[in-house]
Amino acid sequence: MQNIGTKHSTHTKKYTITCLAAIAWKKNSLSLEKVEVEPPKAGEVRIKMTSTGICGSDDHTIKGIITVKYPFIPGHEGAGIVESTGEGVSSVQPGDKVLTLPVPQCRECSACLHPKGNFCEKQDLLPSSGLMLDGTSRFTCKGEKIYHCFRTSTFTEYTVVPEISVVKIDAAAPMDKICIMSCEVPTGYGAAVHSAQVTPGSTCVVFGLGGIGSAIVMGCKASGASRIIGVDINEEKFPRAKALGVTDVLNPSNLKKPVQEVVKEMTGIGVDFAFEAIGLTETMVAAWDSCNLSHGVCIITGVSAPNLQFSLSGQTVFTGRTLKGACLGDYKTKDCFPQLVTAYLQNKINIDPLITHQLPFDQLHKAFEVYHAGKTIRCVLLF
Ligand code: COD
Ligand code: ZN
Repeated sequence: MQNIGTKHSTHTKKYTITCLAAIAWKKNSLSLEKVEVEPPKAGEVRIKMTSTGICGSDDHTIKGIITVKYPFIPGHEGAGIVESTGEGVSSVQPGDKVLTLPVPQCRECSACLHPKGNFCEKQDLLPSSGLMLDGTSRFTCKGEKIYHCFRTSTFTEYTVVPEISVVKIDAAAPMDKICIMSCEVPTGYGAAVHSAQVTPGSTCVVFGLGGIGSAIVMGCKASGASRIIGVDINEEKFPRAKALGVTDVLNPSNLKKPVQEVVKEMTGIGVDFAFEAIGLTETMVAAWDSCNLSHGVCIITGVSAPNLQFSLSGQTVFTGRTLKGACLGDYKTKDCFPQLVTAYLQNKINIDPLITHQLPFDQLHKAFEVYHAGKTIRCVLLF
């Protein structure tokens, strides 16, 4: 007789997969290696990656500006297809298109339970243990344990992530592009439209016109900002920034006075909204100083090197401005990222101009060369 009892499949495939992955063995050294990827344990998901972006934060982790454990597999901005799931996983199943979440959403911690919080206490970004939630790793190479990065590690053909760090997206999503919905778009576009809530007719300044800064510009433009000042030391970034909506550009290296003085002169008293998308304390202070004294809002999306501090004149705080950090656009990741994907599929957000380069995964070194040469907004690696 056929068993129609309560036992159900867990989709667990109990075998290790050997595949190609990028390993940072120590600071500033990245190599492609054959890696063993263990099957997912309970509450985990193994993903076959389809695309991953090269974000400034990946460069930060490889250089050790964001503290990580070596050797590790970098990468956090990823899209892929679920290969198998561990026991108890219910929100995704094999074959689902998914995004990796650099910050998870556990739905249980104080951040997740707060209506505005998104920096889930189960995150592994600041600080980074490099391990799964049970304190172990799913990667080995040449007999050595390899650490995870942000519990996402997307620079690999297969990765294992906690269920809270992955979300199912629309089956129609184009997998060669959609990976940027897992960091660049929410971090940048979200900082403008959701964290700052840029208002129509407002003035904005964006420090850094890389991937995140460009997505911020897109969000300011979509919100109806009348003036968007773009600041970057690399003038090669200016033409694309202008195409996205930047109205004025400034290269601080060519100015005779501090950039914040120039921004204040250009706008009378300072901008309504300032954004920092570089990760340097000097540019965080410059963004703050560029804001309108009474109602200016300064949003910091970058992370500086550990232990660096910045100081603000006490009097510039008293006048009423707001300083706010924003990780991933303050979006609750598991709830909101699929909605961003759907908005793209409905032509409400056009993310295509944010991707300037696409290369096969095994050309990772070339991709980093183009990134370091300052040629990219986003380079996406395809598997
Ligand atoms: N003044 C002006 N522009 C500068 C300066 C400077 N002193 N130094 C660098 N720049 C420009 C560069 O020319 C470049 O155009 C831009 O700043 C940086 O862009 P990218 O493309 O290198 O980096 P992004 O945009 O992908 O990432 C920027 C972040 C600020 C997000 C990142 O570097 C960071 O700080 N990450 C940590 C935050 C984090 O982890 N967020 C959540 C997951 S990513
Ligand atoms: Zn990122």
